[in-house]
This record gives sequence, C-alpha cells and structure tokens, in this order.
Amino acid sequence: MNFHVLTLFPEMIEQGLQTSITGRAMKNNTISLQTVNIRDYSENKHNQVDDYPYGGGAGMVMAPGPVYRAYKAVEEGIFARDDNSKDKKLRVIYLTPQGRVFNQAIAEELSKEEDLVFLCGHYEGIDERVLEMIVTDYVSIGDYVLTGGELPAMVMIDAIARLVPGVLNNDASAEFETFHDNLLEYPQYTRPETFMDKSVPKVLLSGHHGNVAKWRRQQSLIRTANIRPDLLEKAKLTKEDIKFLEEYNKSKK
Ligand code: 6GU
Repeated sequence: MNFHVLTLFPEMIEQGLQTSITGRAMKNNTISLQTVNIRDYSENKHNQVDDYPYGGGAGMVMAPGPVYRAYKAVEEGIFARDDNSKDKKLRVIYLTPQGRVFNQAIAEELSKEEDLVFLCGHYEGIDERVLEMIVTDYVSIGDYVLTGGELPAMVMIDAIARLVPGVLNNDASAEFETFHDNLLEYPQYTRPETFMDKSVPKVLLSGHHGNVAKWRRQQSLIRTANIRPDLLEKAKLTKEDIKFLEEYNKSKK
C-alpha cells in the first residue's frame, strides 16, 4: 500500500508515522509514504499558497493552482510505474469536517487500494474548483473542529495501514478486536496475579478455554451495552448473548 499526502506540513506527517508499527511497516516496505509539500508548487515569488476569499469574510483560502500541480506530480509518479495503476481510479481523499465520518468499515474498504492520496487543507479551506477536479472522497474523523487535515490524515493512515497484510505481526489480532463484530473488546490482564490488592478474575487462571471464551464474550456484551448501546443494534448476537443481556439488564434494575 502506497500512501501519498499533499500537505503544507510534510514533516508533521513523516514524524507522526515513522514511529511504532507504521514506522516498522515503512522500513520493511509493506507500506510506503510519500509526502508532497504543496508550497513547493506555488508559482508566487513569496511561495504564497493562500489568498483572500471572493465575497469577503474571515480567513484565507488555499488557491487551486498549487494544490492542482502538487496532485499532478503525485499522479504522474504513480502512473509512471510499470504496474497497472493507470487502469484504476485513483482515490483522492480530502480531509474535511464536511465529509462522511470515518469508521472501521471505510478503513477496511480503503485498505484494499494500492494507492491512496490524502489532501490536507488549512486556513478556511481550499478553492472549491480544484476539489471538484481531483477529490473522490470527502472524509471527516468526527464532529469537532481541528486546525488542519494532517492529524486526520495520520489517523486514517494508521487505521488503514494496520489492515494491510503483513503490517501487524500477529495477523489474527486485526480481526478479533473492538468493532470487528460491533462489540467492544473485553478487559485484558497480565502478571502479576495480584496488583495492589486487585486480583485477576479467577476464570482467566482456570485454564478452561471454554469458560474463558464465555467470560470474555459476556464482558464484551456488558461493556458495549453500557458504553456504546448503539453498536449492539448492529452486532450479530446469538440467542445465548441476548439471554445473557436480558439477565444482565434485569440485575442492574
Ligand atoms: Cl478531516 N479536518 C478538520 N480540519 N477538522 C476535522 C476533521 C477534518 N475531522 C474532524 N474535524
């Protein structure tokens, strides 16, 4: 998977992703990261990339020219490769609070692409005309306002990269966890068996795999019911799960 990021702050993206699991995946060429500084494509003598908004109002707008030329440079690089990348529609993701809200299903869908281009805006946004010309997906990471698209791009790249085969060392771990089944994860414990008078739940020490699996499932159900009841409606629940939740709800009253 090749990630390409158009940004005014390339060092922020590089610094943010070169650590930990994404960093390791870049070192062993499971994923690649190309950052392109939009400012390098300014044709202005002061390297300016923004301008006043037509119609007036607060703030500045990123001009279409530098964004378009930066995008074209990335596209050219991808199309110059001797694979069949030219035959596929390139996904260009603009990070914006006006987009659809990112989630695990979108991460899974995007993880199947060979290349993903992320466009990070700043100031009051980017001239609408260049967005219409190059953007295929408008994506937000939640209902709050950030100063730019760099952190959202890093959030998306992290979530997508860990779904790429070979990025996690344990290929089972991407599956059986939070949101896999629309259930939150059960609590985890490691040594010591007693930490400041708090003991690990007995069932986890029993060595009885059936009882451990049942307890973990029930913990997932309890957590989801308490913290994210909205997820329960999408979860695939067995008859036994439903019965357990009914009993749990009764015991709470
Ligand atoms: Cl993608 N961009 C900005 N600027 N703010 C956001 C966002 C994106 N998603 C949530 N807030």
